[in-house]
Amino acid sequence: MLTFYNEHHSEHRGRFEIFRGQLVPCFEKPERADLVLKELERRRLGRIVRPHGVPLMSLERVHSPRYLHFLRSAWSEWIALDPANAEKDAFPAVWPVRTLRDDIEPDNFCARLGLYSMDSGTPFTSGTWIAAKTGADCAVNAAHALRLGERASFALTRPPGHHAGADFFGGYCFLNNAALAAQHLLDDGARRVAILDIDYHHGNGTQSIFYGRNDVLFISIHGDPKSEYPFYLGHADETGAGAGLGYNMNLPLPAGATVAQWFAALETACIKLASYAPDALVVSLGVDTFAGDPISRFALQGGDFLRIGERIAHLKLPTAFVFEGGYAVAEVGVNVVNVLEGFET
Ligand code: SP5
Ligand code: ZN
Repeated sequence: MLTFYNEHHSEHRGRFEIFRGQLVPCFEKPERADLVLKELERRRLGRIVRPHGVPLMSLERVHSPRYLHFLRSAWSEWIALDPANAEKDAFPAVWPVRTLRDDIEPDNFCARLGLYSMDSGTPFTSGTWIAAKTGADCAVNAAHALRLGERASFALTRPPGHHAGADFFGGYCFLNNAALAAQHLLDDGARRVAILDIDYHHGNGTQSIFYGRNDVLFISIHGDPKSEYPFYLGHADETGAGAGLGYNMNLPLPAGATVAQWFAALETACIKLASYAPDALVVSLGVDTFAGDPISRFALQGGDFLRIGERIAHLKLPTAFVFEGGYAVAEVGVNVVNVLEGFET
């Protein structure tokens, strides 16, 4: 397993997120990736390297130019509003919902913050752009490693990516690392790619990016959006549109689902993946399915993550893993590395 580690991840360090009218400490914190790195080193799971920087043009294969421009300039615009803002994270407070226009980009920074976001749980900080960009580098490098003949690679980065769409951030995510990896595989000559998203939350950003396409199969196992974030996408009847019809599969499970139910869904996903027979697989690897996760409601135990890796390995596909969620900080390293080790053995 070749790991690309984002040395800049801790520059994205949100202070608080807004939850039920209160500022609460961020669940998505730097210690998460630090502990995965530590466990990866402890168990000697292969080389850990820095990514090469990729051109912004590679990001434009997935994200809109105006959204990328916004992300790059957001922090300087935020502190230009008031120098005291340097000590505060930026949060959106207004959104263009139904009947409001999202085709005209406002001059007002706070209005643009809302235009390019989906929730108020995702602080934008001084180091968000550098951390997200270097994370995207990791994902594209991990994809490229497969093209160079690696059997498996891992993008060890945060902030995560799968909630970010072509032109919005949210759910702790800014750049869609898994989508960037899949798109790079195609741009480098792969004909068909699949993304398996096993984070507790539906990967709404990834789904939306590929929804009309048949060159990327997206499959997600997640908490039912009727009760779980991101709420407004991830239902079983979302099967793709136009040329993409049949290339999107959602496997929502009720909050509180058993381990057996979860593995039955994984089996369904793997059967579909085998019949699609992609040239490569990208795994959105969230471990917030763990029983002890503070914001999620599935029941997986540490050892179950080994079995996940084993089942994915059985597909015999070149596979790039991309780190997503998982907020039980004390166990996040063991759970992630269990998946990777299960894959390798
Ligand atoms: C990548 C990823 O896993 N994103 C998850 C985004 C979840 N955002 C909503 C968080 C709601 C926090 N709920 C706190 C419950 C405390 N009991
Ligand atoms: Zn998640």
